[in-house]
Amino acid sequence: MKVLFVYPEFPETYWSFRHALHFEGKRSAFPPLGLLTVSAMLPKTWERRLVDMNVRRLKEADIEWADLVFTSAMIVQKDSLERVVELCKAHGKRVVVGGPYVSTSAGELPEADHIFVGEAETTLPEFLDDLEHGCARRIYQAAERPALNITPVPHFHLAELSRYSAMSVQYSRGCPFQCEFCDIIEIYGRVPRTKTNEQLLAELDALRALGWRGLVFIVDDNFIGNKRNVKQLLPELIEWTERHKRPFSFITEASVNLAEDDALLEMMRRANFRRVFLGIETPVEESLKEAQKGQNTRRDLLESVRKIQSYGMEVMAGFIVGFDHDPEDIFERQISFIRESAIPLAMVGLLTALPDTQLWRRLKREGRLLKESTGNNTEGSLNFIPRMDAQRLIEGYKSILLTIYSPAEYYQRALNCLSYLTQGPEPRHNNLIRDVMAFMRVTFALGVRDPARLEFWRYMKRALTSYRQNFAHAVTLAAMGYHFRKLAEIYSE
Ligand code: B12
Ligand code: SF4
Repeated sequence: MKVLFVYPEFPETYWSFRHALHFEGKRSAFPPLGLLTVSAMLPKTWERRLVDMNVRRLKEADIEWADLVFTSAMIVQKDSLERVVELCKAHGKRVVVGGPYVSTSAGELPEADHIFVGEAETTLPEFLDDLEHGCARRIYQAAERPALNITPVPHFHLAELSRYSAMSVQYSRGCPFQCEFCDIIEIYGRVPRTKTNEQLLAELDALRALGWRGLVFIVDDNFIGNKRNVKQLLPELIEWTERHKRPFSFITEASVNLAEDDALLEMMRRANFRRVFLGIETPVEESLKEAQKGQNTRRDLLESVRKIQSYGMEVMAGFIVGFDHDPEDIFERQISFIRESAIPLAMVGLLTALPDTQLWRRLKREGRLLKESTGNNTEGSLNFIPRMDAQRLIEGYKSILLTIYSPAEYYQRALNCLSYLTQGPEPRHNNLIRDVMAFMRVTFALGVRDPARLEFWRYMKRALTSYRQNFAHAVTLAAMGYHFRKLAEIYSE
């Protein structure tokens, strides 16, 4: 059997990092971990190919080659997914789809032959058995959320590693909290399930054996969702990291209560965690309560960010406007929080009702839903009727983006952030030529062609004089800021 894995294209969004990736000579930020994991669950003897359409074109010859096509998507990839399914069907191929989009909107893909709703660890073996006996069903719905100790090491070797800026591994799924807008808890549940320490280290071994060095994203919904297990993992991860001379810098997502646990923070620092993405959402307590985000109301958010930064980890964070309780001055309050917290990469979005979330259900009851979400909460469009005047909300939202990503604001935030990064430089593993090329591309784009070049050079001078040891990181931040600014400009047109 020949299986073609196809990962549909992402549109240009904040998370695509498209305007920053080309400086590095990369095509995409992360490989499609869902498909790499599914591949490892298929019979060893099957032949496999991966086409991640974010790094290379899907050719007719790829489709012709295959007996079976497996594809996966998030909502934002919906249009591309539909085209892939159509194209493969036109070539007479049997198409299997799964992943978060179809798990939340299963009824919407009439063309696909087999649809996997939920995680595939238990349903895929059933499908393989049915396929062998000629009775494969159309829908496979996981009866319960599987334990992760049966998840195999993903087939990282299928991905063209050099085309990505980071690799991903997953340690846990699910989150114990109950934020109203969140679809994670609907898809992956509120009881965080983890892999064993051996499994995670085996995945890191596999990446290391493939020659990967540099950034590894632990793509957990909330890395500290199961604190007890994570505290048992970290000592082994530290030992692994030290034994292998720090081949990876880690980045992950965590809830803000990370800030209250110094022991955990210290272990993360020692394991070489360099960036943590937090769901801060809003500094407005009433809005946090409305969002059922109690874990953020119980502590001073600014202090929490400072605490995490004091362990040398850059804080990235998500912010949302559009809650019913947002006051008139919400836009200014978000801007000053982002400024004071020195979070360079602030992902600000409009509140979005994702399918099958508590928010979706409430807005439906209240007759306020307008349409299905595109999945991209940063493009400045609403899929529900907000309490605040919609036009004012969208204008205010755009004003946040244009302010926080204006060159002067952004570079200042990046410098403030660098002042907290006390971990010393991230180990550099790229080859020198690639580093130099990346640096030249950044300086040409931002220091020569960009109208904000004066701010750029001022920033570079300060970075070089005050934060020399983290200079490479300063250059990365400049490139990322450029991506965010470009998108802010596009979205604000
Ligand atoms: C890493 C990640 C990203 C990475 C992208 C990684 C990549 N290239 O794939 C980045 C940071 C870029 C990203 C961005 C976004 N993301 Co994202 N992301 C994740 C995250 C945290 C992990 C994904 C992952 O690797 N999972 C690990 C694999 C093993 O899990 P899995 O994909 O679910 O696969 C399992 C099953 O679903 C199934 N399966 C999956 N595919 C297939 C296919 C077949 C054929 C079969 C049989 C089975 C199957 O089998 C696997 C094993 O059980 C998930 C949350 C999560 N827990 O998955 C959110 C998540 C997928 N992202 C989401 C969203 C909304 C976004 C954004 C739109 C955010 C935004 N606000 O702009 C952007 C859009 C991307 C873009 N470029 O524009 C939503 C998707 C919601 C939905 N219903 O579609 C999720 C679920 C979380 C969330 N609520 O934010 N994301
Ligand atoms: S903390 Fe994050 S992952 Fe957990 S429920 Fe809230 S939004 Fe979802």
